[in-house]
Amino acid sequence: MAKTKKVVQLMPTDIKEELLKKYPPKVARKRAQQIMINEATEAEAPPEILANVRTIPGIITMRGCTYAGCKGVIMGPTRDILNITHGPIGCGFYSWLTRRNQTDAGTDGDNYMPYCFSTDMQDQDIIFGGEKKLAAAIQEAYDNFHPKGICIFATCPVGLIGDDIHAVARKMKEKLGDCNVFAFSCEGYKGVSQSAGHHIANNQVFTHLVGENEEPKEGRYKINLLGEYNIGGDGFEIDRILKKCGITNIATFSGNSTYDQFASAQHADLNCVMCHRSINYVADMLEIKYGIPWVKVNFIGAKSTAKSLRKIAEYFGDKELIDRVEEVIAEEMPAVETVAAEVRPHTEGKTAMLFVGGSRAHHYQDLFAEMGMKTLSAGYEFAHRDDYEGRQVLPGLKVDADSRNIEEIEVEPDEKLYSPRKTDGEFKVLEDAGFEFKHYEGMNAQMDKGTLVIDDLNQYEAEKLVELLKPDIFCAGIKEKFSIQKLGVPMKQLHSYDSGGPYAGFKGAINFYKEIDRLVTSKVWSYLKAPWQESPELTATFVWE
Ligand code: CFM
Repeated sequence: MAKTKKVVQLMPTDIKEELLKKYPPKVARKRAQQIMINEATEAEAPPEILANVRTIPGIITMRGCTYAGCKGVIMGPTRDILNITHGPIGCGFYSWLTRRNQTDAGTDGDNYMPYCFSTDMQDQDIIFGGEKKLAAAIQEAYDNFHPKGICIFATCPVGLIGDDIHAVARKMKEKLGDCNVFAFSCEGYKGVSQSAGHHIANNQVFTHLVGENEEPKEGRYKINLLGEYNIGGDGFEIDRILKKCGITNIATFSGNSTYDQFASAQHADLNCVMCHRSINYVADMLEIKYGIPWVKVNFIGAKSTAKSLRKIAEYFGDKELIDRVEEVIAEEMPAVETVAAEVRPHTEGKTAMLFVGGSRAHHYQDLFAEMGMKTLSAGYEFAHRDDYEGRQVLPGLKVDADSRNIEEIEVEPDEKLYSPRKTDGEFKVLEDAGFEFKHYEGMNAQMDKGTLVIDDLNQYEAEKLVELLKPDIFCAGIKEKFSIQKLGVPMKQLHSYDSGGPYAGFKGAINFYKEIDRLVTSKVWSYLKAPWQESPELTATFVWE
């Protein structure tokens, strides 16, 4: 690799300029609004970042599609709902168990996650319509498995030819009688990224599933965990901790979840939101319809885990729970601190870059900080401005044609089931003491002044950034992994965790410290030399020449 300057020698403005230099003027102007030099910590009116807009054609984005956000992200981790992809086989195949969302298969045998169900659309279905094939697929799936629920996911061609998947779902639900069939208009092109798919999934799951099970649920402190997907077993670790504290997790949306969890979510007394981007719509709808308030939590990082547990305990305000949470933290932290002390001499002062979908680029900065590592640059693939700048920007967000494409559903307080979980007075006492409901301050506020916040980073900019700033570790996904390693920098996948995890909670923090220690102290990638780096004048001819 060519000799590169260290961060200290380059001003953030120089880096931004370098990133933009290669682009034609119009592209550079747009990208300039998505590359922000962070001033959130000091400036009175922090600069705005452009987010949730279309990627410029020709740029190799890290993003995924709307179908991926709906089927893969939100609905994929539920083991006893049978998911049928209505489309060509590739869409079903590539969303089949690639996300490492784990499940506890349970004892009832209802676990469809190892299967890939698709209508396998062919040319003739595109020409003559695929509705009959879809109805037959639903029937076949039902006959074989008798699931409680079947979900149908539209792929791009379905929207283009106009198959009415909702009508098919309604008809089949009626015909089958004991199976909840519903569909998602989550064609890949529907939004600018997978973020649109989250919204579509939130709407449908809320409309067709939440609230179905009216049987009360046992538990003194009942919560839902929203936006936790059990990647690499994160959800198992969080559940272990919650259980140890005596907190009942009614439903996780949607890691290691079941049909019944969604159906019973209205019984919780507090919603804890992990991934704000993917699930804030459900949090708001649960509040409006049932009166369940929500708070932002983060179980990535041992200190953040402790803070989140204390927040939950403070909300319930019961001394027994507050004491128990302190006991659990005191029990769990020594092991975490031992490993942190072991790795710190190797990790202290090292640098990281994080470019992940919509919340991990923020959450994982806590883990790095616990190891004494600095985040030089971070960004989301598809998050919105509120995930960067905080929810206070929400009222001023521009609604463009792409966002208008996604249905906003009207939710009203349920006549029978709406009940505020606390009195106005009780809420006020909490708020006066600094307790924040419905609050997310976003990523920028936590990042140092002068760091680079970049939305929808692309292949070219990723390589350029690494070349210029030479971080000790770069975190992103599989598409970036090998190109970064070829630049001599260790790369950690924060979507799938490579083959590691869990990284959430206390045990997860220990795993992460060890893994990052191993990666940043290894020199192996810096020894790699591509042939053109050693002999840049290498030439070749065609064999027939
Ligand atoms: Fe939320 Fe996620 Fe993320 Fe996300 Fe995702 Fe994911 Fe992600 Mo990959 S729901 S926004 S759509 S935390 S699959 S579990 S890792 S991009 S940062």
